[in-house]
Amino acid sequence: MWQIQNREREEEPPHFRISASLSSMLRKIIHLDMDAFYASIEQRDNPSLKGQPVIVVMGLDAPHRHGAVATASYEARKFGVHSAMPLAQATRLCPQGIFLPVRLEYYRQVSRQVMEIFSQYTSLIEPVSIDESYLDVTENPRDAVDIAIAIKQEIKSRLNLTATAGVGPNKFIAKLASGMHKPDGLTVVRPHQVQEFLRDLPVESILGVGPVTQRKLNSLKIFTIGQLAAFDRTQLKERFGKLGLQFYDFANGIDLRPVVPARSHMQISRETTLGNRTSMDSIQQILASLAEGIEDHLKKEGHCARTVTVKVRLDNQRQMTRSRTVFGKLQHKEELLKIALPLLEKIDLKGKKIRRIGLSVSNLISLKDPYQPQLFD
Ligand code: TTP
Ligand code: CA
Repeated sequence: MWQIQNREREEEPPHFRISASLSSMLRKIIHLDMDAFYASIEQRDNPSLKGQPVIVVMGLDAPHRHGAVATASYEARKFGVHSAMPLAQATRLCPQGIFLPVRLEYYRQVSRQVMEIFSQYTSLIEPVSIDESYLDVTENPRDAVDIAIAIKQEIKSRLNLTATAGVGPNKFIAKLASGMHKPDGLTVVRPHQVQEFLRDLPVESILGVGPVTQRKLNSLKIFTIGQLAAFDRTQLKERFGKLGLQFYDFANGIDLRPVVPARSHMQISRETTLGNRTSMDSIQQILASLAEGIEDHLKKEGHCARTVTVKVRLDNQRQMTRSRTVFGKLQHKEELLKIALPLLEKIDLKGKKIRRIGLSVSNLISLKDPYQPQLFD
């Protein structure tokens, strides 16, 4: 039985309501994390290891027992064994442990099988590690919780493994949610539950709040995320810089980071060299023709992009780039230019000449994926 943490309310109190502008940023994000990944695979493949304290070790055969624990089954964790622990210490804590070597290439194969399951539900999959991914299922007409349940079931029936899922309106919330109930958990945080969900969590649960920042926040009498959310934003900026604003947004349940699919390393680019007397007007026209070339290429490949990058090389050979990633999907020249032109304006060109200009798009999404075509009907 999964622990479904779904604190649905009959009636939302007014202070839990999310403003209209904020609700437009809400997405359906699922964070999935496989349980005791390496150890679970070993237990699955060798049923005599089921229920046993399995400890998978990196460098098991290293001289002087210099290996380190990659992961431990939940049975072994009861003895205090955990990832990154020296092998010698793990042996002392759990002498009855079953110590196995890491089989990385095989675990990678299993990881790819897990990804295949995800890809039936969305093309926006961002793998964070070998066993952890974010899925943006906003465009999938099914309810995000149904999708999370279906994925968990499929991982169980097809791969005989378990995963823990968190469902939320953004990456920050989905990740925190998946950490709530492990193993085999499912925690759902609906948009109107965000504030309540975050309120009593310790500030150190926020991504980027390490021990030093935690001490500084504690000295300001900020111990919980609720207290951080209510703190003065300007003061946070003064004390922690840009990071302070990021903490403030997270504490208020706001996270605009898009889910960046693995294929984002692919890019389509066009560039050209400019003449000595090219005016700003003609630079804009050149950018438009580069955008046109990119649009043709995207259409031919059946792709859309989410990131636009403008690159300029100056007469002193210095190169500068400016990028922007959007939630939507870009393909048409006009859409690309709407982003590219303000990016160009951001580059300080005072007293300098542009020698070469380039436009590129990345973070590509295939329109051939099951949930994409209908968007463009
Ligand atoms: P994790 O997801 O951190 O751990 P896990 O899947 O074993 O357990 P949990 O149920 O708590 O999620 O890491 C995934 C895999 O990455 C893990 O099985 C082994 C490997 N790993 C290492 O090799 N070294 C490390 O220090 C960590 C943290 C993980
Ligand atoms: Ca894991």
